[in-house]
Amino acid sequence: MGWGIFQYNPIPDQASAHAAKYDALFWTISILTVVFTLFVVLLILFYAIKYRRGTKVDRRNPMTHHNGLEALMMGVPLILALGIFGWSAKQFVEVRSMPKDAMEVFCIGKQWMWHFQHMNGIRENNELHVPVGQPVKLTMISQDVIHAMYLPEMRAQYHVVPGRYTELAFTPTKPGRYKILCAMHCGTQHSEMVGQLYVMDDREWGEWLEKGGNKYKDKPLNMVEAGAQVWKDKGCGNCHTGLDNPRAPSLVGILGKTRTMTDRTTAVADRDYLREAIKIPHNRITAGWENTMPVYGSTLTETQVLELVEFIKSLSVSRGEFQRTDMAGSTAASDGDSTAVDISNKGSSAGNAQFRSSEER
Ligand code: HEC
Ligand SMILES: [Cu+2]
Repeated sequence: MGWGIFQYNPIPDQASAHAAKYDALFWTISILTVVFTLFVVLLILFYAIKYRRGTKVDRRNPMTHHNGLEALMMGVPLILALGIFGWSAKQFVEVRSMPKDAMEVFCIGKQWMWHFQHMNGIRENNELHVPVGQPVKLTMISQDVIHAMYLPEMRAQYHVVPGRYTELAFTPTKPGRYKILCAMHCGTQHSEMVGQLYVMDDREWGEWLEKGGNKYKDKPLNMVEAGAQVWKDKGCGNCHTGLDNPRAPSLVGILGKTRTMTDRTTAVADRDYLREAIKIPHNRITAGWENTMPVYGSTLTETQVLELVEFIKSLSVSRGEFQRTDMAGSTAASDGDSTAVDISNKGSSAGNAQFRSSEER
């Protein structure tokens, strides 16, 4: 696959649904550029030679104006440029629209590695395994500086920035091993921020999943379970219960809801909103509550925030109980204290004691 010592193929494989379309546009623009450049250069050379000093050519009545020629010289490039604009705008919209049925994988960029986190809990460093033919959506964030996820064979690239989630989607069409690169100069070891993308057929993918990604003997906790663990460790349930209460608002079904802040602005509770609400709660205070939520800031890793959000997404209030939708009665929900929540606030004194201690911590 590489080109000798460069280990780099300037014309990478076409291994995603978008690749051939991208290449058609790329080569059209490249060829047009070359054709027009050559045309102008050759004309310059031709006339420079023809009219050089001392040649015997007819220099009477030089032409000063030619409407037809002018219209041609503006019209042809205009039509070509608008055509390319329309064509590339269509591709841009296609590439930036996230497919609804995509398999979501989380990606955290850090100096200098790529960390991937699958929904089922499998973690990977500098390696990403995906099944062939299935749209994949990477939800990405950086832990430090600006990086850029670049998958040349997928013709996919997007910035990975600190403090905000970005997304990148691609549909691999050909099993194989491909490159993961960082396309943003991000420090001294930027060039070593590389990895491998493994696109697997159904059988290989099944085996890989079965073995928990080969690297773990036991099945790892999935995102929701891991989130429940963080929720418990950090004592979120000391304040947040199934229903709004004086200590904190309920987080059941919060994703996608419109929240009103104390300054009467509103915000849609998307992933970015939840991340900010958890890491830097004092930035915006939800109307109806005080600024009493502890600042979790750097005590939570980006992975833990992603896990918490998956856990929050899974919360529901059913039959008056505050439970996980997917695994009611299992460890996370049933072990009494912080996760199973006291909606009636019967134990509010105990709750407050916990609440104080978690704040002092
Ligand atoms: C000391 C009580 C307390 C604890 C502990 C606490 N919160 Fe909060 N939380 C609040 C309060 C009060 C608000 C509303 C005021 C605000 O926006 O900061 C809030 C708001 C939020 C919001 C925004 C909700 C909305 O209505 O828009 C999220 C999300 C959230 N908390 C998540 C968490 C998570 C996750 C944890 C554990 C890591 C946690 N909280 C721990 C008290 C708490
Ligand atoms: Cu980087």
